[in-house]
Amino acid sequence: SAATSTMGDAPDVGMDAVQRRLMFEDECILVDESDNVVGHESKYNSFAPLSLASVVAITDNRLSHLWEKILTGKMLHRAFSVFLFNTKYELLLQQRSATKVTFPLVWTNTCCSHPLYRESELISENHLGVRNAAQRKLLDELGIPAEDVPVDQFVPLSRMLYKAPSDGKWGEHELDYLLFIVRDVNVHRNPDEVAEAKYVNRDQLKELLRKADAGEDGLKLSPWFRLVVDNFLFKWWDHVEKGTLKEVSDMETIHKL
Ligand code: DMA
Ligand code: MN
Repeated sequence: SAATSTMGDAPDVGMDAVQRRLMFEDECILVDESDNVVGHESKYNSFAPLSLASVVAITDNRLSHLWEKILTGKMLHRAFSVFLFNTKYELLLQQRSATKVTFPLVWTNTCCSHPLYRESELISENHLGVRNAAQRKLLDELGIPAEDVPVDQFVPLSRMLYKAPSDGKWGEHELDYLLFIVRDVNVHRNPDEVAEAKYVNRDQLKELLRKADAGEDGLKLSPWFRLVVDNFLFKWWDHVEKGTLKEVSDMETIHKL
């Protein structure tokens, strides 16, 4: 494994090769609450499993592993959430695979990840770095070819800052760019990342929300998707249909949710 521990389980125990690569090799962009870049860290160090945190704190003092550190905001990192609509104005949702370390089997928006600490994904002009990352991950998670999602077609709508525990062990503390795109695309789901993918119209999404609230069919929604649904989505969906998304884009505000 890429990380070592002298006590208990190795930190990557139970992770498959794909998730290990995402956890240890890729570096997230650390930001402050105003979205200024302040550093970089592996996804693993940015997320911190609680059970391991106490071990790490004792054995090698890498305090950055601590979930408490996440809670105090020291490991805030940049993320993005893509909402892709087809030209019937249906939204593509995915169910995360069972092997995802954070939020397995949870239903969520089209695609999420982190822009990486590399030149092409740090470009701040027109949020090009985040657009490049979104294009990369739509291919990686859903097999959507880059030419189906040209970077200039993403409409960045807003940024939100949120914290959410996953299963008590892992959590998110992110500054999340919300990117919308309206395109008909070819989808070839990557089973390492995505268990299921499907388009929903508004009524179908409302039925999913109802089921999740009622705990029916074991259906769970991701906390960040839920925040976007509750605060923005249906209002923005009107603008998707009218072709007026750019009018509601506000990249000045960072919503603290
Ligand atoms: C993290 O996405 C980003 C958000 C907005 C939750 P993820 O856990 O799917 O990241 P990755 O695809 O890199 O594993
Ligand atoms: Mn993802």
